[in-house]
Amino acid sequence: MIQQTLVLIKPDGLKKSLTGNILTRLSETKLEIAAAKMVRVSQELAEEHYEHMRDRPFFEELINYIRGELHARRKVMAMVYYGEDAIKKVRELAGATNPEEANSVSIRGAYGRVTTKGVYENVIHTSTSEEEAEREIKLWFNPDEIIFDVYETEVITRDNVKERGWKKR
Ligand code: FUP
Repeated sequence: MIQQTLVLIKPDGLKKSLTGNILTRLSETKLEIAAAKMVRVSQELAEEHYEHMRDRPFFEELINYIRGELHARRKVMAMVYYGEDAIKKVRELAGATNPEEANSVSIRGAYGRVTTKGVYENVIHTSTSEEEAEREIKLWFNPDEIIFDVYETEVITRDNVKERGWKKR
C-alpha cells in the first residue's frame, strides 16, 4: 500500500552530526522524500505533537527535548517519506522507542540513549500508523510543501489572501 510517514531528526541527532548517516540509512528503503525542511519548534507545536504523552511524568522534559533545550540545537529536521509500506519500512529501520530495547543495528539502537531523567533520546521520530501519520504530517507541513497531494485540501482565506490548507473534517 502506498503510504506517507513523518520523519523527524531530533535535536540529539542533529547535534551528533547524524543527518547524513540517517538519510543514507533511510535511502535503503527506496522510498521517496516528498518534503523536507528545518523547523524551529514552538512550545505549541511540541505540545501538539506529543499530545498523547501529556499525562506522563516526563512530559515537560520531552517538550524541552524536542525543542532542543537539552542539546543547544533549537531545530528539528522534518521530512515526509512516501512509497510502498512507508510506515513499516521506516519504523523497522528506526527500531524500538526505547533505545536500550532497540535492535543494535537500528538507528535508535545504534545512536540513542536513555537519560538519567528517564527520557529516551532516540534520535528520530517516525509515525506508527496511517492515522498518526495523517495527524502529524498535517501538523508539521502545509500542502504546498509536499510534492504529492497526500491528503485532501481546500482553499482558505487568511488576511484576504487565498491559500491552500488541509481540508477540515
Ligand atoms: P514513538 O512512537 O516511538 O515516538 O513512541 P511514543 O509515542 O510512545 O513516545 C514518544 C516519545 O516519548 C518517544 F520518542 C520517547 C519518549 N518516551 C520517553 O522518553 N520515555 C518513555 O517511557 C516513553 C516515551
